[in-house]
Amino acid sequence: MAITRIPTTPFSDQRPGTSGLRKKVTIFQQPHYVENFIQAIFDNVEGAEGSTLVIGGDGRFFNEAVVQVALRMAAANGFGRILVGQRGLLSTPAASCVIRKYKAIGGLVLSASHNPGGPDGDFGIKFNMSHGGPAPESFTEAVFKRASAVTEYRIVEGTDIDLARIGETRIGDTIVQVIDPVADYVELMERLIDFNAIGELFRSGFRMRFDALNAITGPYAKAILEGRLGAPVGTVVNGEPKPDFGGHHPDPNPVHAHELMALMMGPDAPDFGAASDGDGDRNMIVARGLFVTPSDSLAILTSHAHLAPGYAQGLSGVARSMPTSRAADRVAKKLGINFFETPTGWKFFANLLDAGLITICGEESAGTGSNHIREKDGLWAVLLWLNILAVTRKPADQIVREHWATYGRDYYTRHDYEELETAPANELMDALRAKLASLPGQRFGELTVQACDDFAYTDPVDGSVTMKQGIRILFREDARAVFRLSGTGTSGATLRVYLERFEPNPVRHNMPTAEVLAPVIEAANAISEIASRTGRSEPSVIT
Ligand code: VG1
Ligand code: CO
Repeated sequence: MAITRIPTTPFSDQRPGTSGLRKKVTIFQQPHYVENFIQAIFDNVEGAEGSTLVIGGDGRFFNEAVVQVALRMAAANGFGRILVGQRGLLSTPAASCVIRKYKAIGGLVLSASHNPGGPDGDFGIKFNMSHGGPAPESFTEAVFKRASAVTEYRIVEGTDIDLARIGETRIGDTIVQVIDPVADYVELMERLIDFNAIGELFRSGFRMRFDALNAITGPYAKAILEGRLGAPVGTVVNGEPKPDFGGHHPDPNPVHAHELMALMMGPDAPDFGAASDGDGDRNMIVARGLFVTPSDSLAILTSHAHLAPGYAQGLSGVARSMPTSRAADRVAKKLGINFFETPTGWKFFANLLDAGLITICGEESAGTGSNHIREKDGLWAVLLWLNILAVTRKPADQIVREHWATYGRDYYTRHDYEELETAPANELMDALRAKLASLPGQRFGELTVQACDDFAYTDPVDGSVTMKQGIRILFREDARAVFRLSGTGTSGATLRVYLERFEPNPVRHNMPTAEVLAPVIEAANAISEIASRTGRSEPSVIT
């Protein structure tokens, strides 16, 4: 096998963020850009020689071209076997599942997740470790360092591999195995979720809509919901993955999945609505007439998971990212199980899952998952919900209302200020940090600051410390505001402001969220001086 060593010059901007390297497609299209980054990853994989590697992506524009390059570079870097999804496709959870099942050394996951696709959209590359989860910061920092100094990459020149046909072929000594991207995932779900109970539910006339937003979950959702569980054909809408997601923003929230929201809030709403994102790891849950916040969903899944076969023995613990509401904390306390608060991004859950300290985890950004893989898993969350609905035979909105009645309600919203200029956004965060010491005791409108800090996390398993993970401001009135800058955006800076308020009294559980949170929003804006520092009077997106 002829390995070609191509001389290259490094790029200075290849530092992975919250979830891998994400940039505009046009940045990735620069000569050697993809190759440099992949070489930097491979240079950090210990024991690559002869091992198994998984490659797949969410099918967005540029996916297949990068898969072809990655295959020939993996062969040149000595991997023994490469498992690649048919047509280069693998949802993020399916990639995690396949890495674990076939004991791969890791995987290249090509995705920019919820970011828009197409030639003018975004692309991304992420490396997942042998446990199936995103690489920890120690690894991604080493990749960045390597990418900043790389002088050559290795590749086997040749023609493209036929990715349409399932089966084995070779690049030199390396076996390339094109696999069904759906089958292993379906088999895993079948072991965790009571397919019979859900099948029975659909036979009883239960109806749902799953909006795949023209992204990767379409084939998975069709195979499971319509193929295995007997949901009527047409249950899955926008089920064809498209390279540009049909021009849509594949982010499952009430703003971007507005068609689903309109249906679920209208007179013809089916019993249940759900959606997933570009790479299939996020989930949106909508009851008839009621959007379920991801934070509430995590808490509800935690309290009901034992109804599914995969969790019948109970949970060891639950973790949530810091900006996620505190609803899950109360469930953990009641169940007497472990509870952890981690920085944003799935990579922080992996150690806790590996150590058996938690079984379930989630984020306010519509990510929920469990110890079955090491990524968040959109369809899994939907199936677990269906399992709960099938066993309890209660409408989804009733489950939510009963949850609030038992635990209290966390009113929650997130304000995103997108495409800010980087300098003022950083200055805003610096100014907040500088203020922290003086805030406690100060009053902003109706609210008084009780405590505040810049969140730092010490991993309980390996002791690693991650600093500056977001400013938390806790108010005496049991409200909270959190500020952080996004690590997945691709142009300028995105400021996320997370706002919540706890309401224990059931009499006040049916208020409009915006009304309940108005004083928190006012206080948060005053403290952070958003309008004067960014020139924006309104957020770009409210979810
Ligand atoms: C966002 C979310 C975070 C999530 C990450 C990756 O990160 O806030 O919760 O883990 O996206 O999700 P950030 O740094 O932009 O806030 V996915 O579905 O885009 O891989
Ligand atoms: Co995603």
